[in-house]
Amino acid sequence: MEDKKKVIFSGIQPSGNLTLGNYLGAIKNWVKLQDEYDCYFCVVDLHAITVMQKPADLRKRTLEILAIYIASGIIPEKNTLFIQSHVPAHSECSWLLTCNGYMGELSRMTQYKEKSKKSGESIGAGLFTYPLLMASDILLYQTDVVPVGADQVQHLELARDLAERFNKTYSPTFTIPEAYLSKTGAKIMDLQNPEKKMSKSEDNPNSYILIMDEPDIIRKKISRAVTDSIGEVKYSDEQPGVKNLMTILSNIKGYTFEEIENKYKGQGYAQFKNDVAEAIVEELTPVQERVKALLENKSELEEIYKKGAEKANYVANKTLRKMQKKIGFIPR
Ligand code: ATP
Ligand code: LTN
Repeated sequence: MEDKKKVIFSGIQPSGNLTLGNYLGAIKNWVKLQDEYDCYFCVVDLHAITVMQKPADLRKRTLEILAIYIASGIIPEKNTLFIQSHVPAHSECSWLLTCNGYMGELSRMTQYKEKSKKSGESIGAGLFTYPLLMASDILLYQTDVVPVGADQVQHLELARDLAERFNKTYSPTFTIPEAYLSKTGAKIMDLQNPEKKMSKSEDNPNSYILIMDEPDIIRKKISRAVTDSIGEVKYSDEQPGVKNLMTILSNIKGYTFEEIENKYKGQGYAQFKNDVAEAIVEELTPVQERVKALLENKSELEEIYKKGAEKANYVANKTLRKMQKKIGFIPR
């Protein structure tokens, strides 16, 4: 008998336009994983509303992210692509886990602590319970592996704790998921402040490249990217700006850092920056064209997310029913 493939779940929030960081750090890695795993890739709109979203923007971005997944090489027939709010089990499971979670463990979450510092008393309750919704996403599909960035590891640990607690309190129900921190997946830094990660929620547009940025905008942003006065293309912690541009070039073109250093020896930054910009343009242009085509013909997208939701609903409901039964709810 053929071995059952391990399950992967991951998602991106439609809380801003996707950046080159999301593309190189997350989506491009998913593309590589799709043959080996049974993958669920979700647009987590329920997560996005932990912060106020303009309804029209939320609608537009949710579809655009789905189109970006597909345009980047995630094959709809091979994976389950869906929109989180189309699977009500996520919200229902989240309540059941809320009643199994502790205030203490949620208050220790770094992301919550940081965000609550800024908002004080009026911080949304959803930002506090957010990790329980994320745990639901993961546990409903009996997920084995969760590809995430380092910032999400704490949330994943919590999902594991909740799964173990539920399994112990009732009886084995959930697979215990593991984080998958890609070794090759790049962490892309902010172009204006390369000590910080490139983020879609940054205010200054020169800080990030968007997946959908026009070629000339990409060129302009790279030419304005902060470097240093050393003037040598070198992979060094003392030159975080140059290091970041080298990471981008290496990730797209597959060059080693040594190859890049040798290529630009004694040349300053102009040609190097120019080549980085062209590499990004070359990488993103075909993705952008496919995204635009997909968004022009919404019926194809609609078919994909409806089919995805059908499969996701089936799998998620199976786990949810088990939870409800074990908790003591009357079966419907
Ligand atoms: P925000 O910056 O608005 O908090 P984000 O850009 O980090 O959000 P998420 O939806 O939280 O986006 O993350 C989606 C995925 O993209 C995660 O797996 C995350 O690790 C990855 N990711 C986001 N930014 C980067 C980056 N600069 N470099 C590498 N990976 C990134
Ligand atoms: N919290 C994640 C997004 C996210 C997610 C998930 C990632 C929501 N649910 C489940 C992996 C698995 C973030 O902010 N990057």
